[in-house]
Amino acid sequence: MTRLEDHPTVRLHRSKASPPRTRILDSAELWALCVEAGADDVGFVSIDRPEIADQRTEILGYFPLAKTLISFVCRMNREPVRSVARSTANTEFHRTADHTNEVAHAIVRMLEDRGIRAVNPAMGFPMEMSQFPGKVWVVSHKPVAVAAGLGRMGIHRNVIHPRFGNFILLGTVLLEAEVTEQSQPIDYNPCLDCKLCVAACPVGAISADGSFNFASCMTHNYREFMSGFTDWVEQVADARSAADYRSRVTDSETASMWQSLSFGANYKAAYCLSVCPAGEEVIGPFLADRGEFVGSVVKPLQQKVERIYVQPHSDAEEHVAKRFPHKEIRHVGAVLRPSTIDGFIDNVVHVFQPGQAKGLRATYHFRLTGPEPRECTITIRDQKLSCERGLHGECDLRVTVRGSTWLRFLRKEANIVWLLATLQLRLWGNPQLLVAFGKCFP
Ligand code: B12
Ligand code: SF4
Repeated sequence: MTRLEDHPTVRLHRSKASPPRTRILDSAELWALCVEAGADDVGFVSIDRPEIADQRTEILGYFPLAKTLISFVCRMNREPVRSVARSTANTEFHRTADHTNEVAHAIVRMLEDRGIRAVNPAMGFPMEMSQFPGKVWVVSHKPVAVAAGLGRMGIHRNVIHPRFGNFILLGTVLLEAEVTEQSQPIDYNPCLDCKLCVAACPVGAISADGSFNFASCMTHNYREFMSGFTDWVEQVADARSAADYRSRVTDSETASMWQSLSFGANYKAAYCLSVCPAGEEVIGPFLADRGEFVGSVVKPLQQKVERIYVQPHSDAEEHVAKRFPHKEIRHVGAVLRPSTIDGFIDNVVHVFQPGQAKGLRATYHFRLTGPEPRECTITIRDQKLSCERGLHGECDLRVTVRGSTWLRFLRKEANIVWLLATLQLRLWGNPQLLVAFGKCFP
């Protein structure tokens, strides 16, 4: 195989319409080079494309020269991802994740050798943890891949490639050059609407209508990452003795945490990817015998006896108890504890538990005072939450509290009764609505 360094130079075009120093790369040749670097499919998207408008400023903040995004996919082997032994699936995730980063690295090296500046944000971890629990990732690979025609998002919110299905991981390279031809989105969605992902997810994170319960997925699947790891550290800190620690954390959980620290953090499920039959090269067995496919791929994961991590009184806890009574429910702490008021306003929608909001119809005005005063209107209706900055319309309950005090309350460091008694938190309207609000955020 030709080494990248030896590959013929990507042809440079100079457009009359472009400023003198804008380089324009031949897209067919750039595509071939990316494939040679190890990508299984590739597409190109201009930084000005409307599909990625919401991340344009942020991307330019990280790499101001960016003119084009190279989006590419790397295939995962299917059977390991489907395995009931999740150590097998995790080996495949980690191996393909490393490969994806290596492909991005090789593309950047090849471009750099030709005097073209480019950067390769990580496919996943590491991320910008100083911004945790805010948006820690540099580029959202999924919308870029969709714009680049590499697939569409299924109802499980993963990109499904028309041929390889959802057995792919995504990478993006940002470069300073333009390309002769951009890619366009595919005009159909490979998602079959079979809802096997809905049936397989142990915590019910995927709804049949395509809504996604971020908190449920994050609490279970990411038990040994970020907030789950933080929760474990707090268990260690709170334990009064070895025996007390063992009453909080089982030996197998401690060993699992050690394994994650030593060999790469392990996902607890990802069953939505495992069971998805979509994609030309994947769909055969499903079409041949749907019953056999469900029996051999979906059922073993559903029937697996395993520990499931949930927050107490969450939608996930209800789901496990109802749908998977043979799985062991394990209560753990919150996934996203806001550390700033802006973080509270931005993330409240992601931690909302629709199932706990049945029958609740209320508009809340929050006046958060202090050095960084903020106001927001939160409306909960038909088990949906919307949050807008500023105070809008009439409210059913107005909450006035210092921002730092509200954060302490959310972090369970301050008692609501004490805050009300000492007038640190003032309510206008029915106080029961605050209780109902609290239930939506276990
Ligand atoms: C954040 C994240 C997560 C979150 C949210 C998942 C999600 N649906 O976006 C969690 C931790 C739950 C997660 C889980 C998984 N992830 Co993930 N994840 C990412 C990450 C870093 C960004 C995703 C993103 O672009 N979100 C924004 C928009 C575009 O996505 P969305 O679906 O509309 O948004 C949802 C959430 O992101 C969340 N959200 C949106 N904005 C914000 C902002 C903040 C601050 C927060 C907290 C949340 C949040 O709310 C939305 C739905 O409720 C990417 C890597 C990357 N740098 O792009 C990988 C990525 C999306 N994950 C991936 C994978 C494989 C998984 C898992 C299968 C993990 C695993 N191996 O077990 C599961 C699948 C869960 C699922 N069904 O989606 C792959 C998907 C590959 C594909 N074929 O599409 C990616 C692209 C990594 C990669 N390079 O390949 N992931
Ligand atoms: S499992 Fe079925 S419903 Fe879920 S994403 Fe795949 S094709 Fe769509």
